[in-house]
Amino acid sequence: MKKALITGINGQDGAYLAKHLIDQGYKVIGADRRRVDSLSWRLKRLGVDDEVEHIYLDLLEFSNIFSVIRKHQPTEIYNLGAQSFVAASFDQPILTADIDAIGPLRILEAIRVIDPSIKFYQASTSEMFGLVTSSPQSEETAFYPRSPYGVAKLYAHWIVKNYRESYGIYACSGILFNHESPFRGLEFVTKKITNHVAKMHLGNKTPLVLGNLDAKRDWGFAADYIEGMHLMLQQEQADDYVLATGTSKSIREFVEMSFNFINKEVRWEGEGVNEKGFDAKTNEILVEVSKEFFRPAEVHELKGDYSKAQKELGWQPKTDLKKLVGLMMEYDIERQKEEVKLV
Ligand code: NAP
Ligand code: G4F
Repeated sequence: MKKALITGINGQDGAYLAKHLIDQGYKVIGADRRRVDSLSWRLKRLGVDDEVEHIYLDLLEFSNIFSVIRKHQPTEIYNLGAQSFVAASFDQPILTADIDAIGPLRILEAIRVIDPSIKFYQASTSEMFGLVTSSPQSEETAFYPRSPYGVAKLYAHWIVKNYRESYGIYACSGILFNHESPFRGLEFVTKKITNHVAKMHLGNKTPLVLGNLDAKRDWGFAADYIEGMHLMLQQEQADDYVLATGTSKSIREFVEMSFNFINKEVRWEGEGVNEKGFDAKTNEILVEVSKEFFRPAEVHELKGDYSKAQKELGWQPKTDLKKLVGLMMEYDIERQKEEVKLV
C-alpha cells in the first residue's frame, strides 16, 4: 500500500490532497506542528479527518522529522507545510526562512540518510518569479523573488534540484501559481474579499478595506492543483513543473466579480489610497484602500505557462475564475448564515 506523509495537512492544499490520496487508496499520515482538533476543520468538511493518522511534525525540528520518517516509512512525502503568507514574511523573515527554506532541507537530509527511495514533493511557488522578467512564466523563466517568503522558497527550490542531481533522490518542485478555494485562509486576498462580500450581502455595511488593487494574479482552483502534485510523483523521472491557468486578473477585477455575484456593480472613483468603490445603483461605499495592506515590495503581475505539465503529466486546470469566485461566494454566504444562526 502506498503511504503518503503530508506536512501542512491542516492547510488548504493539505486537506484537498489528503482527500485525493485517500480516494486513490493511499494511507495518509497527516503532519502538522500542532494537534488541536479545531485545526482540522477542512479535513472534517471534506469527510476524511478520521481516515488520516495525525502526528506532530514541526519543520523547525530535525530530530522530530527524522524520527517521524524512520517510524512511518512513507513512500511519498508532500511538503506543503510553510509560513505561507507573503505579507507576514516581511515581519518574520528569519522564521520564514527557517521553516520554508531549511525545513525542506531537513526533510531531504532525513530522506538521504533513512531511505533515498522515498519520493519528495516540494511546494514551490510563482512568488519566486517576483519582479517578472518575461510573461507568461514557465519552468525556464528567471527568478527574481520580491519577499523574504519568495527568497526562502527559492532556496528550497534549488536544494530540491541539488538533492535530485547529487543523490538521485526522486524530488520534484511544483511551481504553483495562486490557487484558491472555499477553504483558503482568511488572510489571503481572495478569501478576504469573498468573506467580506458575503457579510455585506447579509446586511453588514462596513466597507471592504484592501491594499494594492492593481496587482494581478493567475488564480486557479486548489482542488485541481493537488491532482498535479500527485501526478508529479508518478512519473519515470523527477522534474519541476508549473501549474497555472494562463490567465491573469487584477485584485480590482476579483472584487468586481465577487460583488457581481450578489448583483452589485462597483463604480470606482479616486486614485491610490484615496480610491473608493461605490455601489453603482445606491452610491453606498463598498470598498476602501488602506496603506496598511501594501507591501514593502510588490509582485505586480503573474501569469503562468503550464504547457510542460499539460504535455508530460496530462494536467490542465478545470475551473475558470468565474466558477471559482462562485464556489467561494456560495460557501461564504452559507457559512455566514450558519454563524448568524449560532449567535
Ligand atoms: P496554508 O493553508 O497556509 O497551509 C500551510 C500549513 O503549514 C498550515 O497548516 C500550517 O500550520 C503549516 N505550518 C506552518 N509552519 C509550520 C511548521 N513550522 N511546521 C509544520 N507545519 C507548519 O497554505 P496552502 O495554501 O495550503 O499552501 C500549501 C503550500 O503551498 C505552502 O507551502 C505554500 O507556501 C505553497 N504554495 C501555495 C500557493 C497557493 O496559492 N495556495 C501557491 C504556491 C505555493 P498552522 O496552521 O499551525 O500555521
Ligand atoms: O492573496 P495574497 O496574500 O497572495 P500572494 O501574496 O500572491 O501569495 C499567495 O500566492 C503565492 C503564489 O504566487 C503563494 F506562494 C503564497 O503562499 C500565497 O498563497 O495577495 C495577492 C495580492 C498581492 O499583490 C497583495 O498586495 O493581493 C494584494 N492585496 C491587495 N490588498 C492584498 C490585499 N493581499 C492581502 N492578503 N490582503 C489585502 O488586503
